[in-house]
Amino acid sequence: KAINVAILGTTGAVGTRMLEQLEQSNIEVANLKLLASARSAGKQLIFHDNPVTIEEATKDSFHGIDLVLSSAGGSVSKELLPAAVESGAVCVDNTSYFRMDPNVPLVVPEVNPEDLSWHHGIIANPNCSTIQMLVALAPLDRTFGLKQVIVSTYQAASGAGQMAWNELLNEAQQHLNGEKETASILPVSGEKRHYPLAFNLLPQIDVFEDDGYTHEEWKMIHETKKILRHDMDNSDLKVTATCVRVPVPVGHGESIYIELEKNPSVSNVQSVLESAEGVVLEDNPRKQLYPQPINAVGKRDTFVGRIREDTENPGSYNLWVVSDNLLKGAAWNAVQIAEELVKRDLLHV
Ligand code: 11C
Repeated sequence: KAINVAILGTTGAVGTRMLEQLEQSNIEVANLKLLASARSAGKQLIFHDNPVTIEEATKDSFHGIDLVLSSAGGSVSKELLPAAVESGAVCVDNTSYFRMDPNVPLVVPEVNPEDLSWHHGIIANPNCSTIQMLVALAPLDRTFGLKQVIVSTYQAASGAGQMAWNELLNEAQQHLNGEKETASILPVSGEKRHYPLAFNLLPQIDVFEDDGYTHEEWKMIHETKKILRHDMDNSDLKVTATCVRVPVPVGHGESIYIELEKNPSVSNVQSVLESAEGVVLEDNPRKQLYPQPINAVGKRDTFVGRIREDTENPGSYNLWVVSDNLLKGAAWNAVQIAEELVKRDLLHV
């Protein structure tokens, strides 16, 4: 049956891709509402060859809407999504605002689709870095039991939004022109200091907590435990993370070290990943085949390669995982959740 859909935050790097992924999905859309801030109201975007005019998002925007895809920032989700649920819509929220709420399922469809069944109107999309890591690790957890994860991320500029992506490109141009790079957004918009990302690495994603970890690092730890163990403090799974911004426009990379309960051969690990939903194995050192961000751009899959056993610690392995942070890490995961909600007849509060 055709449903009425609203996209909240429709003009951002993720919002525009939500529109594109919705258009390519199996969801039958009766009416589409595009919502954004007053600044974008009146502009038009195309959906299935028809222009749709963007409207200003308010608490009254959701009458008659069945599904909201939301990516307008945490404060907008906080303010508007309860009103959307009140008027009968189910919301898939890409911001971090509701992720740790015990009443809100945090879902990667390949990993824990069963958690959709207990939603109360809001379903949270995990952080992009968490999503691609768990698409790769959940099949290994199911087959071999996951004990520990140590991850270092190589995160693209677009993870911080369209303006950060533009900033990287401008800085690269400035550098090549022999000019001084002008950074005003990264590492974190609103922070006291800004540093250029072009020809550089920034080991800060999001703000620092008092313990010296960044908020992004804690998100990866807590979200992983909520999704895989339904308990963000669960200590039977140990997770730690170092998150780094790299001068890549789109496509996050992750170097992941895992310790398993069992001690499978590398080819066993490869064959589990080869048949895992959402995973493409690109692992052939002899042919120099391994995942790269430029090849992942525009794809919905998560690419895994460089799988090696730690010969000094049997049962421990290194992996390299790459995905399009704006698609599987955000817009596609949200639309994929929406497809599951329709399929499972869960599009009601
Ligand atoms: C980044 N992972 O690359 C972040 C962006 O919690 O949804 C996603 C922030 C979030 O900057």
